[in-house]
Amino acid sequence: MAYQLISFVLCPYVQRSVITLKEKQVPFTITYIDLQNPPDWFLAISPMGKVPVLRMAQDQVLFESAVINEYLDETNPPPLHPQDPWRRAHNRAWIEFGSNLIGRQYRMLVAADEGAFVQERDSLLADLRYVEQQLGEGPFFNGAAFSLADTAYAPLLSRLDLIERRYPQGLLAATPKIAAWSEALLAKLAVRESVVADFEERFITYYAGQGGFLAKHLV
Ligand SMILES: N[C@@H](CCC(=O)N[C@@H](CS)C(=O)NCC(=O)O)C(=O)O
Repeated sequence: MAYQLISFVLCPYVQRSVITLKEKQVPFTITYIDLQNPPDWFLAISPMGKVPVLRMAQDQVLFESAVINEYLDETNPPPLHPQDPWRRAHNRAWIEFGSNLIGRQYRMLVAADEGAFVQERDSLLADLRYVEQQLGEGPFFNGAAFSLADTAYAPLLSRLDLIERRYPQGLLAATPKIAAWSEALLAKLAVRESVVADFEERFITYYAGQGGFLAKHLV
């Protein structure tokens, strides 16, 4: 059985695994589900009811994007994770930090009014300053080599790019290394091809439907 990735079409966590699979040129199929109305077969294999889920065989199922990505990385050489154990642990810590930032970004996207939006946005930008301090000469998180840390942050940064293009606020003005990193990530084929062709339209429609402050400025 080829890898089957179970996804929600706008999920940034699934996108991390899609980028890893595409970067490694590993064949896979993708099955989209409606998270509002998840099918029984999905609930039977996803103990937390979350995507991504990676299925390798009927009884071989993984969940959690960071775990899925490490498995894909270990079984499809050459590895994207750094070889040095300290550096690998460091990357894992920052990947986890990036997962929290995706949560913050979601809260920013659904914040009901301007006050709540500004608070969420500024908390996200404050957290990005910690990430800025981890970056060196670039172009990627660890330098020249594209890694799992890059796959982990690309969905967050591509959504920030979408928001900034449609509602300019200088989101990355205080974090120039992240701005350059984002540009390098968005130029990668594996990143560009990691979402459906009409992603931007779907993204805006979905968040407009959530009724938040920001979505009104994205249309
Ligand atoms: N820590 C998880 C987060 C995954 C996650 O939150 N996925 C969202 C969609 S983007 C989900 O499935 N939400 C459904 C739910 O929470 O019930 C990971 O990295 O895979």
